[in-house]
Amino acid sequence: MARPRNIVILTGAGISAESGLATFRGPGGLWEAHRVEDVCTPEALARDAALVHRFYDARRAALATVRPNAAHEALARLDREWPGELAIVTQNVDDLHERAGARRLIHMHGALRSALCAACGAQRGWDGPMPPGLACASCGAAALRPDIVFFGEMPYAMERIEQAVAEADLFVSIGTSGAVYPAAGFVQLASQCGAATLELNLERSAGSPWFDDTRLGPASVLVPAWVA
Ligand code: BV8
Repeated sequence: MARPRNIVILTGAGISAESGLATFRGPGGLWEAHRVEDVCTPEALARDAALVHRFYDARRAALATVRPNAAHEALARLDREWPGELAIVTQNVDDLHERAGARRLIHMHGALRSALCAACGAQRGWDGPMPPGLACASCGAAALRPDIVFFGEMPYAMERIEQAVAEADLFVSIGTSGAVYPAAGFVQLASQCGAATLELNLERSAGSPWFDDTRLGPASVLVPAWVA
């Protein structure tokens, strides 16, 4: 194919695995004996806010112990050097893409280092623990929560993402099991709109049948080789 102009890259937990952050559906996919789906819902927050806040406090604290790996760094290099359109759409809530230097980045599932006011929708940077019931600096309501898109909640920037996917010449998926929608449906949209599709993953995923090309291996090896 002619050199692509517009690229969309979707990343999932697998791109951060070699940095030491657990994936969701691998062997370490449970947390305090809870499935992620059980602590990542509005109902869980209403039922046991302390548990949900503890879950995200622990993952936010872990960010200080990890660093970007060669895959994050290769994508940041591509972001700096690519002359056409580029969007790195991440399902991840860690900050490793931005710490590697990525700029054209969309956190569709939110971010650990952000707080959201459930009352007024204000977002603000956040580090350290976030006890339930903290007051919002904008509206004063005791309604600060992790700025995380829970199951059953609408991911961020969906119109912008879907437009970028529909206009892409190349759609690349890195380190995701293709288990969670709407992200898992992006490859079908890209393919139907004429993009070439490439999957870089440790193992075949639920989305693999939709990809023109699937390369299996660790992201820290496959991504720099693809970007080169
Ligand atoms: C919504 C929060 C509607 C942050 C997460 C059809 C259409 C639309 C929705 C649905 C649908 N069917 C079902 C749904 C509902 C649901 C859903 O998809 N459920 C699934 C379980 C069936 N989706 C939703 O609820 C979404 N919201 O649809 O809203 C709506 C409409 C209108 C108005 C209001 C609402 C919201 C989904 C977001 C939920 N939040 N996370 C957090 O806690 O982290 S999802 C969670 O899963 C993470 O974000 C994670 O990133 C994401 C996906 O997981 P992966 O990243 O793929 O991680 P996983 O462990 O699964 O896989 C890792 C992969 O890496 C593996 O393949 C492995 O082989 C590979 N790997 C491992 N090591 C390496 C590697 N690869 C390379 N190198 C390595 N070293």
